Amino acid sequence: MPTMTEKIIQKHLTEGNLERGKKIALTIDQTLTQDATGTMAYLQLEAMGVDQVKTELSVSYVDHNTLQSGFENADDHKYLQTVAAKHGIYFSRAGNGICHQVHLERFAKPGKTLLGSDSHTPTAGGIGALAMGAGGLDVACAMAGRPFYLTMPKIVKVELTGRLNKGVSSKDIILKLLSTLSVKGGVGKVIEYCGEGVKTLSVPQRATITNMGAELGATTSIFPSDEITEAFLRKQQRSEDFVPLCADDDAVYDESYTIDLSTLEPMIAMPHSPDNVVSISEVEGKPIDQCSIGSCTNSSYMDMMSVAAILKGKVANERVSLTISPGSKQVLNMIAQNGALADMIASGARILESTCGPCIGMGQSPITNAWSLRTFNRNFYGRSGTLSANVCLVSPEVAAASAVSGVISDPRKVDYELPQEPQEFIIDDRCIIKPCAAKASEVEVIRGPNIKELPMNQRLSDTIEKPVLLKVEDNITTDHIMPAGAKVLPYRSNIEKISQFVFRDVCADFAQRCHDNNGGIIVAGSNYGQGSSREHAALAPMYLGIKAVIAKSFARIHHANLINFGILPLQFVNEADYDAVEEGDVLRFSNLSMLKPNEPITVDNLTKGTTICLSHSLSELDITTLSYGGTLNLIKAEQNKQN
Ligand code: MIC
Ligand code: SF4
Repeated sequence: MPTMTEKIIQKHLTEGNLERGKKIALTIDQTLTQDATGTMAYLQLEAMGVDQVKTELSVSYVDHNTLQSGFENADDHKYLQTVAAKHGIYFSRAGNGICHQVHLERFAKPGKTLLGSDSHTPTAGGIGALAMGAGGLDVACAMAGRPFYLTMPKIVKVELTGRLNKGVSSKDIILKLLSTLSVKGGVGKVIEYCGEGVKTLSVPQRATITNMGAELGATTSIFPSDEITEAFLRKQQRSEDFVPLCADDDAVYDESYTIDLSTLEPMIAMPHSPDNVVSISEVEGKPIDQCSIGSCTNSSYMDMMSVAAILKGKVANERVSLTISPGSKQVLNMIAQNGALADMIASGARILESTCGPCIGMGQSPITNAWSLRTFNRNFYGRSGTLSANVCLVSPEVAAASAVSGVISDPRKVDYELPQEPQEFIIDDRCIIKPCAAKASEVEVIRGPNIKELPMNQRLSDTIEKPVLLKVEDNITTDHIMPAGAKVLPYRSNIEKISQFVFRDVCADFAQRCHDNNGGIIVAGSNYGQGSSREHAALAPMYLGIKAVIAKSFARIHHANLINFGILPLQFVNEADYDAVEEGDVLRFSNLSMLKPNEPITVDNLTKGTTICLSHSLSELDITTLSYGGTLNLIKAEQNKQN
């Protein structure tokens, strides 16, 4: 009676059992990294002294930091290419496509575990893989053959019935779910899709849904592997990778929901959260300034074909800047060959390279006070690079229809020809460099001057006495903590430099405060650290001397990243204590060497003369890791013992 998740976990389990909420460890079959998190991950792999990766497959993608306005990003790419060749890792060159789109096309396999240093790794759940995002250090550990630790998630069933109407897309399915469950609704859970409606969705449509499961905070999301999956793999010339996967009929779930696809309408997530969803009819007619189509959520061949069909013979409205980034070289090649790209170009669309681009603020920041419609997955405050912009998330059909009219538009009212599924995909893997074990020893790893040494934390002291340097509200994202964008991303391999940007748009003098107080404590509301997997949101605060984060609750990946870098993640037991604590209060943590799993701790607020009760969800291993000042210190200590 197992679910799909339980079947895959059972096969990969190295510690623990399927009891919900308990720690488990899994073997990882495949890993992926991208260039914004990859440099750190490979520096960590090198620090572990690993020669060749131990996974079945590891791929390093270049897709985020592709704007080369200085030498930094190009140097990182060279490092990534050479370090991949040295350690047995496939290397997908800049221009070959967005990691999740290319991985879905060329590598992801049903029934396998995939760990990626990017929060949208669950995209591969669309093909039936158990695909999870993690910090770069966890991915480096997986490449080194170490298991991946996580909390056994609850399993949620989402039954899809009916069929989508023309103009309604799989993006609207996940936006609907986000409106029901919120950005916290998936924390600690895997979302499994089933039902007759699943059969009406192609693998890339399924992948749009599992991709944005990350916005629910879910550990991952997964679809069955069925005849649709088999056909997709066959068209990708990967028939041998097909294995069937579905939940047993009597599988038991922790929660369940039903969505009737035939009743859905186009939806839109309003600023500044992916769960701030309304139906398009509520905002139809609002003038817009920008439409950006692409990202790992919506850049598949069929997405591009729908966009081209809507744009055909028309021109983008004069007030709208329209950008299109096809998700991969495969997609770009196909639309170039069948003429769809010509329709896009004729419409005045600005065709961008097959990368993340505007999604991560790598260019195309909209005008002041803009209304920008994007087919992406995140519209967090400031992420576009224009703080005053109003970014909304929509389907490709809504974006294309609105680009033409210049106002938010319902694609159901537009006359366009529905595209046909391709008979086959163009297969050309020449931009993916295969590692050659025989030549690995001859490879010289090239490091540019911006690639600095990894900073290490110190061991945890028994007593910490530090001020609260910042108090923030609920749902703080990693974009708040460690902003991205074209100006900051080039410093992803230079922690000293990037740490100056921590909390830039929330508290401009945060780095200075840390410096003046020789570090301190952060206090936060619920779901702290939601969003990306970027470990820089833990590593850079660690570098600034942050010792602990006390929150109402944490997002999964960020919680793990804090532990990896030796920052204590603690939780308020009483809401009133969150309300009472203020910036500047000095807190004293005592007896930290006595920290035990499941045992609450007390902390003295020396300024207020009060005592605060805190809980945590740290395992024995987490506590040991923290005591060493992080995972790398612990691994090094283990290695020293063995030698
Ligand atoms: C994102 O969408 O926020 C990113 C950029 O892809 C991140 C990774 C990063 O910050 O490098 C993610 O989703 O994990
Ligand atoms: Fe790239 Fe955007 Fe996808 Fe992150 S969400 S991987 S930045 S396309």
